[in-house]
Amino acid sequence: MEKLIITAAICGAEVMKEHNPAVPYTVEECVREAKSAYDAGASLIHLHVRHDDGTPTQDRDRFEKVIRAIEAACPDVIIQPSTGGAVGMTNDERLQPIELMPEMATLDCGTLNFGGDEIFINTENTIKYFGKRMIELGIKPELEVFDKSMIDMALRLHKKGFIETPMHFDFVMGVNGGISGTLRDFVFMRGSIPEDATYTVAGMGRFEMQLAVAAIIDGGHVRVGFEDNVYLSRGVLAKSNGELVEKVARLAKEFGREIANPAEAREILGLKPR
Ligand code: KMH
Ligand code: ZN
Repeated sequence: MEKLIITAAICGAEVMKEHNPAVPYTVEECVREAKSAYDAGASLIHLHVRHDDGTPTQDRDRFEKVIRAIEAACPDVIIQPSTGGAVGMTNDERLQPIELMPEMATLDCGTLNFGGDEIFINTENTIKYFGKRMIELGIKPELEVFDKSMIDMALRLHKKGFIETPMHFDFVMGVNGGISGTLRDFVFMRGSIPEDATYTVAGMGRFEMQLAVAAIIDGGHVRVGFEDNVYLSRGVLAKSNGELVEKVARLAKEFGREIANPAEAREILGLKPR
């Protein structure tokens, strides 16, 4: 079986220090959290950035500062900026970090109710616009799919030339408004992607570790981190993103799955050398 890529989604745009005091806002805190994850076996960092007061931003300069600082602390790690940003941002605001020419970036494949009264908007034209820019810049998209319909959208837009193969999906499961985090739905999602595609799974909250185990056994890849879940186990806050990565690495070991280093992750994902 392929080695396991562990992604750490260290920050997100919604989770705050009120949820877990270790949620990073400043550049230094982002580096601390990325390094804890990297040291525990993460080869990929999914990155949102904040102002020092915790407000989410897609500002190019803020991304540049955080990315360069993480690169200095975590040699060779793959950094994947978010182009989802936070609900309510414009397309061009969201796209700013791809000007920094990262190897990867997220590409959200549909609109959904997002945790109650908010709507995370990704119309077909938005997805086409983001997909085309990423092809032009040679950036591999991680296709964020919050429901099965978003896989279908990605496949349609591949046929129209907006997304290249082999595709790499992130099944984001358990968001209030998206597909549930049950095993039944996981099997449905992973059975709906092309043979040559790769996937990682990001389970929200209590689904995080259950779905991690499912992907470890299935030959998929795993995303954990404060963006999706702040607990190490029921009622116990994780002290760092590294603790969550460490738990996945431990589980993988139990099931005989080796962990990919960044070079191996690049190979598996077919990333273009920069
Ligand atoms: N913060 C969510 C509204 C992504 O990173 O591409 C969108 C999100 C997806 O987190
Ligand atoms: Zn994100």
